[in-house]
Amino acid sequence: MYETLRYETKEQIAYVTIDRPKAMNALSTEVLDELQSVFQTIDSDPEIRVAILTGEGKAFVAGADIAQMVKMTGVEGYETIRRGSQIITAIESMGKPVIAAINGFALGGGCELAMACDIRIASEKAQFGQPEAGLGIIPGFGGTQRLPRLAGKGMAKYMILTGDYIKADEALRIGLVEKVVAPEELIPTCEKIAKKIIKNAPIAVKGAKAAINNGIMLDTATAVALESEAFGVSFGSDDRIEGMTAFLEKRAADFKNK
Ligand code: CO8
Repeated sequence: MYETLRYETKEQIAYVTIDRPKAMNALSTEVLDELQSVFQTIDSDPEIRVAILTGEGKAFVAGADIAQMVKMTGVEGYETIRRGSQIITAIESMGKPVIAAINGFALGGGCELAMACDIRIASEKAQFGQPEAGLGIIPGFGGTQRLPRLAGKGMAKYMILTGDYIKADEALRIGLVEKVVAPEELIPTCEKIAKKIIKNAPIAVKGAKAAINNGIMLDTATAVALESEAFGVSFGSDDRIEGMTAFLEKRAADFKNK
């Protein structure tokens, strides 16, 4: 069904693998279209609670497709960046968590795609970088915005202005990833995290993700007011009664997403 991706589902987890290893999984316009389509499917499928996004071979994603970009006019590049940014932002703001399983190179648009995911787990083999300035462009899939929010302004400038690649342990130190694991532990670690999320109430997971995403750049008072609204939605749910009752009855909660 997809040309550039593999997609499967198992036990409420969706697995998306970008599968263009000969081009280091570069984000061609076809890959972007298929990412849009697969994440729309995931968002609207009530059976799926969490997605795991990874890459085939030695790259997670080595950036936008340079062979395609070199042929674009300025206007085509502008349209492609607008569309790609919308697709990546839609992944960030969808109602279910996305875990990036970063198996290898996450460069340029690949690092930007990982940063739009909710949780980033890196293999010891992963490397991260924003090498766009060496190609005569600046990051365009959110790198100048999401990298300073995750790793701080100084580190973002260091990475973007020098184009230096950093290894997984350094990415962990600067807050660009949440965990570093051996390559064979990458998917099992992401699955363990996914299963913990799946045990929690879907409405609470969705509301907390939205409150964090929407509030992070607001002033504290406005952001906390936004949190109160999201809290109110979760408190009005049947699942809140179930979660609290299950605790008091010393049993596992059976959430219905109601
Ligand atoms: N685009 C297209 N092809 C790529 C890309 C890419 N980003 N990365 C690798 N490839 C291709 C290579 O050209 C090569 O093809 P071939 O076998 O036909 O020669 C094949 O993948 C294997 O690559 P290498 O031989 O280079 O493999 P190495 O193991 O030696 O190196 C690297 C791996 C380090 C990942 C290296 O390939 C590399 O540096 N890649 C480019 C990284 C880069 O600069 N990325 C940033 C791209 S710009 C960007 O992402 C901006 C986002 C905004 C998009 C704007 C849209 C308009």
